[in-house]
Amino acid sequence: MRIVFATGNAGKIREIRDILADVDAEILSLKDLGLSSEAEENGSSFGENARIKIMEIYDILNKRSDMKDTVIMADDSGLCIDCLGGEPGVHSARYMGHDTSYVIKNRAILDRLRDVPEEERGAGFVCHISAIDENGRIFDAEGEMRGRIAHESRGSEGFGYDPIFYLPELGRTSGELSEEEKNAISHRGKVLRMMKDILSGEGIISFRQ
Ligand code: ITT
Repeated sequence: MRIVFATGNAGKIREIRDILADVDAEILSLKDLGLSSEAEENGSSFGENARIKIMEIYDILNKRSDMKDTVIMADDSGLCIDCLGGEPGVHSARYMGHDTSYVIKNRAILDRLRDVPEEERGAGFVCHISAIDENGRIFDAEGEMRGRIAHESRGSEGFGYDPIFYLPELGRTSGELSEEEKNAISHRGKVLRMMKDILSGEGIISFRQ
Protein backbone atom coordinates (compact mmCIF):
# COMPACT_ATOMS: atom_id res chain seq x y z
CA MET A 1 0.00 0.00 0.00
CA ARG A 2 1.32 3.45 -0.82
CA ILE A 3 0.09 6.97 -0.34
CA VAL A 4 1.37 9.42 -2.93
CA PHE A 5 1.17 12.92 -1.54
CA ALA A 6 0.90 15.39 -4.42
CA THR A 7 2.87 18.28 -2.96
CA GLY A 8 6.09 20.05 -3.81
CA ASN A 9 6.15 21.86 -0.44
CA ALA A 10 8.90 20.41 1.80
CA GLY A 11 7.35 21.89 4.97
CA LYS A 12 4.03 20.17 4.30
CA ILE A 13 5.53 16.78 3.48
CA ARG A 14 7.55 16.77 6.74
CA GLU A 15 4.38 17.33 8.76
CA ILE A 16 2.38 14.84 6.67
CA ARG A 17 4.93 12.03 7.16
CA ASP A 18 4.78 12.58 10.91
CA ILE A 19 0.96 12.65 11.06
CA LEU A 20 0.66 9.53 8.84
CA ALA A 21 3.38 7.59 10.69
CA ASP A 22 0.83 5.14 12.16
CA VAL A 23 -0.63 4.24 8.73
CA ASP A 24 0.56 0.95 7.28
CA ALA A 25 1.67 2.48 3.98
CA GLU A 26 4.69 3.90 2.27
CA ILE A 27 4.36 7.69 2.10
CA LEU A 28 5.80 9.06 -1.14
CA SER A 29 6.14 12.63 -2.31
CA LEU A 30 6.06 13.69 -5.97
CA LYS A 31 9.82 14.05 -5.77
CA ASP A 32 10.13 10.42 -4.63
CA LEU A 33 8.33 9.40 -7.85
CA GLY A 34 10.35 11.75 -10.04
CA LEU A 35 7.18 13.76 -10.76
CA SER A 36 6.37 17.43 -10.43
CA SER A 37 3.11 19.30 -10.68
CA GLU A 38 2.49 21.49 -13.71
CA ALA A 39 -1.21 22.06 -13.08
CA GLU A 40 -2.42 25.59 -12.60
CA GLU A 41 -4.14 25.93 -9.22
CA ASN A 42 -6.83 28.24 -10.53
CA GLY A 43 -9.76 26.97 -8.48
CA SER A 44 -11.79 29.42 -6.44
CA SER A 45 -11.79 27.26 -3.30
CA PHE A 46 -9.31 25.10 -1.40
CA GLY A 47 -11.41 22.07 -2.37
CA GLU A 48 -11.24 22.83 -6.09
CA ASN A 49 -7.47 23.25 -5.95
CA ALA A 50 -6.94 20.03 -3.96
CA ARG A 51 -9.03 18.23 -6.61
CA ILE A 52 -6.92 19.71 -9.43
CA LYS A 53 -3.75 18.44 -7.70
CA ILE A 54 -4.95 14.85 -7.16
CA MET A 55 -6.45 14.54 -10.66
CA GLU A 56 -3.24 15.65 -12.36
CA ILE A 57 -1.26 12.87 -10.68
CA TYR A 58 -4.09 10.31 -10.96
CA ASP A 59 -4.18 10.84 -14.74
CA ILE A 60 -0.43 10.27 -14.99
CA LEU A 61 -0.35 7.11 -12.83
CA ASN A 62 -3.56 5.72 -14.30
CA LYS A 63 -2.19 6.04 -17.85
CA ARG A 64 0.84 4.06 -16.70
CA SER A 65 -1.45 1.46 -15.04
CA ASP A 66 0.39 2.33 -11.85
CA MET A 67 -2.51 2.93 -9.42
CA LYS A 68 -2.58 -0.54 -7.81
CA ASP A 69 -2.73 -0.32 -3.99
CA THR A 70 -2.27 3.43 -4.28
CA VAL A 71 -4.06 6.41 -2.78
CA ILE A 72 -3.19 9.88 -4.05
CA MET A 73 -3.73 12.76 -1.64
CA ALA A 74 -3.24 16.49 -1.94
CA ASP A 75 -3.45 19.37 0.51
CA ASP A 76 -4.55 22.83 -0.49
CA SER A 77 -4.26 25.26 2.36
CA GLY A 78 -3.80 28.89 3.21
CA LEU A 79 -4.02 31.73 5.66
CA CYS A 80 -7.38 33.56 5.78
CA ILE A 81 -7.24 36.93 7.55
CA ASP A 82 -10.63 38.20 8.76
CA CYS A 83 -9.98 41.94 8.36
CA LEU A 84 -8.65 41.39 4.81
CA GLY A 85 -11.86 39.63 3.75
CA GLY A 86 -10.22 36.19 3.97
CA GLU A 87 -7.11 37.11 1.96
CA PRO A 88 -4.59 35.80 1.03
CA GLY A 89 -6.73 32.60 1.25
CA VAL A 90 -6.42 30.42 -1.85
CA HIS A 91 -3.70 32.80 -3.06
CA SER A 92 -1.47 32.24 0.01
CA ALA A 93 1.39 30.58 -1.88
CA ARG A 94 1.22 33.15 -4.71
CA TYR A 95 0.74 36.22 -2.48
CA MET A 96 3.36 38.81 -3.57
CA GLY A 97 4.78 36.19 -5.96
CA HIS A 98 5.48 32.48 -5.47
CA ASP A 99 9.23 33.01 -5.13
CA THR A 100 9.12 35.94 -2.70
CA SER A 101 10.56 34.96 0.67
CA TYR A 102 8.28 34.55 3.65
CA VAL A 103 10.36 37.07 5.59
CA ILE A 104 9.14 39.66 3.09
CA LYS A 105 5.57 38.35 2.82
CA ASN A 106 5.19 38.18 6.60
CA ARG A 107 6.60 41.67 7.07
CA ALA A 108 4.15 43.02 4.46
CA ILE A 109 1.18 41.46 6.27
CA LEU A 110 2.34 42.84 9.63
CA ASP A 111 2.61 46.28 7.99
CA ARG A 112 -0.88 46.04 6.47
CA LEU A 113 -2.28 45.19 9.91
CA ARG A 114 -0.17 47.70 11.86
CA ASP A 115 -3.15 49.77 13.06
CA VAL A 116 -5.62 46.92 13.43
CA PRO A 117 -6.65 46.38 17.08
CA GLU A 118 -6.22 43.04 18.82
CA GLU A 119 -9.90 42.02 18.63
CA GLU A 120 -9.93 42.45 14.83
CA ARG A 121 -6.76 40.44 14.14
CA GLY A 122 -8.54 37.07 13.88
CA ALA A 123 -7.30 34.63 11.23
CA GLY A 124 -7.47 30.98 10.34
CA PHE A 125 -5.25 28.47 8.66
CA VAL A 126 -7.53 26.38 6.45
CA CYS A 127 -6.64 23.00 4.99
CA HIS A 128 -8.54 20.90 2.48
CA ILE A 129 -7.35 17.39 1.70
CA SER A 130 -8.66 15.37 -1.23
CA ALA A 131 -7.84 11.72 -1.83
CA ILE A 132 -8.48 9.35 -4.74
CA ASP A 133 -8.14 5.58 -4.60
CA GLU A 134 -7.31 3.05 -7.29
CA ASN A 135 -11.01 2.75 -8.22
CA GLY A 136 -11.31 6.49 -8.80
CA ARG A 137 -13.32 7.11 -5.62
CA ILE A 138 -12.75 10.62 -4.24
CA PHE A 139 -12.84 11.62 -0.56
CA ASP A 140 -12.64 15.12 0.93
CA ALA A 141 -12.04 16.68 4.34
CA GLU A 142 -11.58 20.29 5.41
CA GLY A 143 -10.74 22.03 8.68
CA GLU A 144 -9.29 25.13 10.26
CA MET A 145 -7.00 26.27 13.06
CA ARG A 146 -8.04 29.64 14.49
CA GLY A 147 -5.64 32.24 15.83
CA ARG A 148 -4.65 35.87 15.37
CA ILE A 149 -2.13 37.77 13.35
CA ALA A 150 0.78 38.59 15.68
CA HIS A 151 2.34 42.07 16.03
CA GLU A 152 5.80 40.77 15.22
CA SER A 153 7.31 37.71 13.57
CA ARG A 154 8.43 35.06 16.08
CA GLY A 155 9.92 31.57 15.83
CA SER A 156 11.73 29.60 13.18
CA GLU A 157 9.82 26.29 13.33
CA GLY A 158 7.25 25.28 10.73
CA PHE A 159 7.17 27.17 7.42
CA GLY A 160 5.37 29.90 5.48
CA TYR A 161 3.18 32.16 7.62
CA ASP A 162 3.80 30.27 10.89
CA PRO A 163 5.93 33.03 12.51
CA ILE A 164 3.05 35.57 12.34
CA PHE A 165 0.23 33.21 13.38
CA TYR A 166 -0.36 33.77 17.08
CA LEU A 167 -2.20 31.25 19.24
CA PRO A 168 -3.53 33.22 22.25
CA GLU A 169 -4.22 30.13 24.39
CA LEU A 170 -0.57 29.06 24.06
CA GLY A 171 0.96 32.55 24.09
CA ARG A 172 3.15 31.53 21.13
CA THR A 173 3.11 31.69 17.34
CA SER A 174 2.87 28.44 15.40
CA GLY A 175 6.46 29.21 14.34
CA GLU A 176 7.43 28.67 17.99
CA LEU A 177 5.84 25.21 18.29
CA SER A 178 7.68 21.94 17.89
CA GLU A 179 6.45 19.82 14.99
CA GLU A 180 4.67 17.53 17.46
CA GLU A 181 2.91 20.46 19.18
CA LYS A 182 1.86 22.00 15.87
CA ASN A 183 0.60 18.72 14.37
CA ALA A 184 -1.56 18.07 17.47
CA ILE A 185 -3.64 21.24 16.88
CA SER A 186 -3.01 22.36 13.30
CA HIS A 187 -5.45 22.54 10.39
CA ARG A 188 -3.33 19.91 8.58
CA GLY A 189 -3.18 17.62 11.63
CA LYS A 190 -6.97 17.77 12.14
CA VAL A 191 -7.82 17.18 8.49
CA LEU A 192 -5.33 14.35 7.98
CA ARG A 193 -6.74 12.61 11.06
CA MET A 194 -10.26 13.05 9.57
CA MET A 195 -8.99 11.58 6.30
CA LYS A 196 -7.41 8.62 8.14
CA ASP A 197 -10.80 7.91 9.78
CA ILE A 198 -12.61 8.12 6.42
CA LEU A 199 -10.17 5.87 4.56
CA SER A 200 -9.84 3.30 7.35
CA GLY A 201 -13.66 3.25 7.67
CA GLU A 202 -13.81 2.40 3.96
CA GLY A 203 -11.21 -0.35 4.45
CA ILE A 204 -8.75 1.44 2.14
CA ILE A 205 -5.98 1.94 4.72
CA SER A 206 -5.06 0.17 7.94
CA PHE A 207 -2.85 1.06 10.86
CA ARG A 208 0.49 -0.41 11.93
CA GLN A 209 0.16 -2.97 14.75
P1 ITT B 1 1.76 22.31 -3.07
O1 ITT B 1 0.63 22.95 -3.87
O2 ITT B 1 2.81 21.70 -3.92
O3 ITT B 1 1.24 21.39 -2.00
P2 ITT B 1 2.12 25.01 -2.05
O4 ITT B 1 3.08 25.62 -1.07
O5 ITT B 1 1.95 25.69 -3.39
O6 ITT B 1 2.53 23.48 -2.25
P3 ITT B 1 -0.65 25.60 -1.45
O7 ITT B 1 -0.98 25.96 -2.84
O8 ITT B 1 -1.62 24.73 -0.69
O9 ITT B 1 0.74 24.85 -1.33
O10 ITT B 1 -0.38 26.93 -0.64
C1 ITT B 1 -0.40 26.90 0.73
C2 ITT B 1 0.33 28.11 1.27
O11 ITT B 1 -0.35 28.52 2.47
C3 ITT B 1 1.73 27.72 1.70
O12 ITT B 1 2.67 27.92 0.67
C4 ITT B 1 1.95 28.62 2.90
O13 ITT B 1 2.31 29.89 2.47
C5 ITT B 1 0.55 28.72 3.51
N1 ITT B 1 0.36 27.68 4.54
C6 ITT B 1 -0.44 26.58 4.47
N2 ITT B 1 -0.31 25.83 5.56
C7 ITT B 1 0.58 26.46 6.34
C8 ITT B 1 1.14 26.15 7.59
O14 ITT B 1 0.84 25.05 8.24
N3 ITT B 1 2.04 27.00 8.11
C9 ITT B 1 2.39 28.12 7.44
N4 ITT B 1 1.93 28.48 6.25
C10 ITT B 1 1.02 27.65 5.68
